[in-house]
Amino acid sequence: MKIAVLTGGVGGAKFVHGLVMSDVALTAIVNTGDDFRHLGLAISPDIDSVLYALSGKDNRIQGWGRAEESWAFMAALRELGGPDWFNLGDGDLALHVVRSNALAQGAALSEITADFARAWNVRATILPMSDDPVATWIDTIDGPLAFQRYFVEQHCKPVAKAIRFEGAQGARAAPGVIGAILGADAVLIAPSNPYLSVDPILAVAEIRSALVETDAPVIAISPIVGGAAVKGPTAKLMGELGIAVTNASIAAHYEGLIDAMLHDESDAPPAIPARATQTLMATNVDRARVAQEAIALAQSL
Ligand code: FO1
Repeated sequence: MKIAVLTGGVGGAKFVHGLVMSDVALTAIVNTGDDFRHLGLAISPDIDSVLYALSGKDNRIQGWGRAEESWAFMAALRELGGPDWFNLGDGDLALHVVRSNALAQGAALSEITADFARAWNVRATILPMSDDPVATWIDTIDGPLAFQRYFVEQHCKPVAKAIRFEGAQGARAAPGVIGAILGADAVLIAPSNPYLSVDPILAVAEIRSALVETDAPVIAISPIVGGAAVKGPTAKLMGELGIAVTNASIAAHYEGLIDAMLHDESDAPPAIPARATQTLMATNVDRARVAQEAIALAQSL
């Protein structure tokens, strides 16, 4: 079975790992709106979260970055008074250095990502949504904040008024993205933050059109559990944007794009075809189960 999954953030990476365990031919189309330049380095957190999850390197205690990481670089940087609001582990740093160097030599982000996946024997195709730069900005009541400043430095505390995706309008889908969506047996939207992690992908016009056009069922996995979000600012943001924290709201957000929703059994279903399961993904068994439930829902349509 050929599956294309739209994903961003750490929850999305866990779900993508579940799909790989389900033994499908998988293409992950990853948000790059979180990407930024820091200390001169090109950082792609959502791509790296998928790479780490699929190569068994993900740090499950911290929730981001690599397992068994060392932090000599950050200690040395602090001694010099360098900016330490964004933590770069030593192993993680290698990825950013190699990526930045390859970009400077003219390679595309999609090519570099494929090289990393090959180096780590990843059993899925990982594609950035676009090779063109797209940057998520949060307009807060205190002014505009670039995504990582909002998310990591400010811990999502500033009240959000609007979210925008700089560069998305002219961005082309990366090579392989449209073919993966049109050629899939099912297209899944991971339980990522719809507003921060999935919307940047949908802001690339070609990708949104491909979701409308594809003959495959399109299924969203809701990020809501028990009327809240598992992790991160989804519920807080929804409140600030005046949106009720319900599956109906998520379904309305994806209206015209999705055919069905997999949601947590503790929440009311939306008014579209739906299936309920426990969507919390604490263990590998959970990851695989949520993936299998999403595939079963796709096959039932
Ligand atoms: N998240 C944090 O909360 N604090 C960090 O210092 C941090 C560093 C970091 C470094 C590399 C990387 O790939 C991710 C990192 N993250 C960090 C997570 C990441 O910024 C966010 O979880 C995603 O952008 C949200 O999708």
